[in-house]
Amino acid sequence: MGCKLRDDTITAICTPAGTGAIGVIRVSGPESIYVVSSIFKSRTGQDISKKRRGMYLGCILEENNRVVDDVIVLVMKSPHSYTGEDVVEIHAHGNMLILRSIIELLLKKGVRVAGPGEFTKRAFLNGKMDLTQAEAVLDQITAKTKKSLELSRGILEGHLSKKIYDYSNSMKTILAWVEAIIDFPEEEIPVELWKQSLNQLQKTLGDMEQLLGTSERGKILREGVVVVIVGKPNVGKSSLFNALLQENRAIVSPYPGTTRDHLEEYISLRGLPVRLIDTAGLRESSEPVEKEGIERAWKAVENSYLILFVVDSTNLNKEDITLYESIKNNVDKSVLLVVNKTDLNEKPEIPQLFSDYAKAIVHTSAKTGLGLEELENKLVSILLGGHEISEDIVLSHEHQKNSLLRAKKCIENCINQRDLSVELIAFELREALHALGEITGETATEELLDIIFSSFCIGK
Ligand SMILES: Nc1nc2c(ncn2[C@@H]2O[C@H](COP(=O)(O)OP(=O)(O)O)[C@@H](O)[C@H]2O)c(=O)[nH]1
Ligand SMILES: [Mg+2]
Repeated sequence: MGCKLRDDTITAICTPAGTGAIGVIRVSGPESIYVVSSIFKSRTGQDISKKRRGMYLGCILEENNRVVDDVIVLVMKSPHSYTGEDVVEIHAHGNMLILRSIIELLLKKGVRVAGPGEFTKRAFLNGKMDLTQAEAVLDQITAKTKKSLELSRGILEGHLSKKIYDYSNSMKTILAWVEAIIDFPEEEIPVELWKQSLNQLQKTLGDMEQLLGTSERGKILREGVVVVIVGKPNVGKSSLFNALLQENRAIVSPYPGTTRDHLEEYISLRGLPVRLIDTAGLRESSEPVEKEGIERAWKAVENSYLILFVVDSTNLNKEDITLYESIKNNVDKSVLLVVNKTDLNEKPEIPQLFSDYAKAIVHTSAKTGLGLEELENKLVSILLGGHEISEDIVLSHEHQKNSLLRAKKCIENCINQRDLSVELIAFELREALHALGEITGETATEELLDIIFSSFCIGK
């Protein structure tokens, strides 16, 4: 592995900024127990640096013996801790002033503030988890829906690594005999054995392709997607936003131009995390606040994954068409046409332009709830490209997909080469193993690890 483990002692506040009943500070590294023992006075007078792992009640003291806070201290000895190092957790009251005072005391004792994800990085470097699991820790913290949580839980339990190790192991077996032949060049390549190996490689290739096929869904489940609701004023955008959210978040009014700024909320659409944005109605306006709102709406359109274009079935006219054309000509996004207010007018005439370009057309009434289920179904189907999320394991990180694609290419090279060069087979297999090792972390470079762990929050 291309990454060194630093052996200094680090600390960070692990609970979110703000107030709470409890705030937790974590200290990890060889000096952690000693350092905490020097600022902690246990209620029973025990010296934690002389104790085994355990939980101790007491207080944190400043140099002048003034009490900073009453705390509970958890002492965990290496290797039985999250990072695999000696770890102390200080559970204080959840006030940032208290927590920062404790951190300052620790810094004065020579402890360093942890970088983003540094505790988890240490856990990985100390062999407490592999890279897929370390990344699943982050996904667990940031998951927006139960489905995303369920999938990252499986990866945390090692299900993705098991698959990757299965691929590697089958290749290692082949590599072992190929290398044996290289060592004894007078031997011919045993054709029967190579045939068996080819079958094995074909099978691995098929499994890899299946896993790669989940990466688009995995990405959506992990990161979520932005769906923006647009249309001219008064068509029922805010009403649809509220209906999909199942709460009265946006102001709905019969007066056009009510929504000035855009509103956004996360919703779970059959387990998919969707950031839904309600925008100001798009029209020509000279009123400065509305104008700003309209500019923001256009930005939201540009940053979206999918557009819900809403029209009013009782009032579908040239204005909608002009607006639709400008979206179609300016941005390359999937569009779902929502024909709203169908409680007032069941079957409006839909201009050809819409049916040519939209991925789907759904008739709704935000007022009665009619068609909303169909709208959700269509949305999910477009987002998942017509697939279901039936797998327990999905690839959700871009770098995992890239490494797997490289491994796949190497296996294809192996299978397709004609002159049965053992050197070439060995070379491709080693390359494939290296690429797979980047997923589990065995061959990940310092640079890749830095990129991965820098996306973590401080304290994790
Ligand atoms: N009858 C009926 N009225 C609706 C429907 N959706 C919205 N409205 C009404 O249309 C008006 C404009 O709705 P609003 O959601 O504020 O539209 P927006 O400007 O596009 O956000 C309000 O008076 C809503 O009560 C619907 O499906 N049926
Ligand atoms: Mg509105």
